[in-house]
Amino acid sequence: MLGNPQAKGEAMLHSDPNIDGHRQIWTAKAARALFDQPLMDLLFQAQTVHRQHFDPNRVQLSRLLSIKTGGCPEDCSYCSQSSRHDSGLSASKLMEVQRVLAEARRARDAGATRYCMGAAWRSPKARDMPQIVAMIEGVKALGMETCMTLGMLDADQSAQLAEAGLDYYNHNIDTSEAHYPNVITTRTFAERIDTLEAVRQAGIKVCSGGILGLGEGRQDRVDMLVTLANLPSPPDSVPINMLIPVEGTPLENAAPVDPIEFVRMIATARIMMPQSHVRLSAGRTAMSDEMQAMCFFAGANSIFVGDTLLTKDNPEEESDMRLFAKLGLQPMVAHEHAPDEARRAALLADDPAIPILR
Ligand code: SAM
Ligand code: DTB
Ligand code: SF4
Repeated sequence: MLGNPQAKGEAMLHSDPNIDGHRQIWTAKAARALFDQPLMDLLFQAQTVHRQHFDPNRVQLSRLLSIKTGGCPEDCSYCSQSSRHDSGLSASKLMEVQRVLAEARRARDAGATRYCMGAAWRSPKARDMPQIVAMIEGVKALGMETCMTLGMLDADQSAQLAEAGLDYYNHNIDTSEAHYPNVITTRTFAERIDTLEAVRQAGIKVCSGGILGLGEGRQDRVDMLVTLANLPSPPDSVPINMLIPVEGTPLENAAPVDPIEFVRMIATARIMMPQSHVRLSAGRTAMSDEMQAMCFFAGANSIFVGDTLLTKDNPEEESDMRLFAKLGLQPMVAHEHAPDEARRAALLADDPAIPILR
């Protein structure tokens, strides 16, 4: 098996829904075998799959804004915004629409193509919906894609957001089903899956991933990817966060994640969900340039830009621009967001870097 790229190429072709018309249902065993393989084999396979679907030198840029910060009734043990932990964060009310739009305009002028708005809620209340709808309509009118993360949604709420024109909804499964109760007790793993299904049924694109560094083991990481890849359709975006330890939360002293293990996670996500945007999400301030470069090589093709995530730091824009220049990476432009069949065919036909696929 070692060093037999032909065999690997065939295995990949077989698992590619675009090539043979079948959708691979992942078993935990097959996914674990991918994750466990020698790093060079895993990276080669991930980069090869990446090149079948995306331009490897383009990265999608999203900008985050916390539209309602803190005071959240949920007990997510990593989160600065839970009212169950004392992280020193003061709670605020839902932001006014005009303020959100002013921030969004600034982000657009700085090059962001997707605007993600997050609220520290268990789920949105009926009274909040008109303001949320106005935010979606306003951001879309600025020419950006919209994303929201507001907690759990039912079918009616999802339909309202779809009607307003929402492009993406972020709702993470966070970890494996087995490890989940060690991290969150106020909402179940099954409820998370129900929200993802309501969002999908409403025709909104799903953004769902998780966090590394919650005290989980490698099998939990693999199982999380299996759940995501086997959803009725894999999420369009898969954020992989590295825990930002927050003082005052139960995970403030959690052991840091090994950088190579994190890179393995990105590579395995790329192979299992070849058409998804895999986002190198929270935790980049603690990552070296070299680690981020390995994540991009492993198939990450999306990041959050701007110096704040929701409540915690993200790299300064200048340092990201320097990193992009060093790596020869370019921001993805809006029309490149969806994997493009014509481009993919051209890559398969012409790119000397992927000869095994011809
Ligand atoms: N309240 C909404 C919800 O949880 O559905 C949306 C906001 S929530 C902050 C979005 C996601 O951010 C979480 O699901 C988690 O994966 C990630 N996140 C939150 N705090 C984090 C931290 N300290 N480090 C890394 N990721 C974090
Ligand atoms: C996601 O997976 N990561 C983003 C976004 N979805 C909403 C949030 C990261 C939050 C990091 C901690 C903070 O800023 O409070
Ligand atoms: Fe609330 Fe979301 Fe934080 Fe959980 S992750 S405590 S639901 S804001």
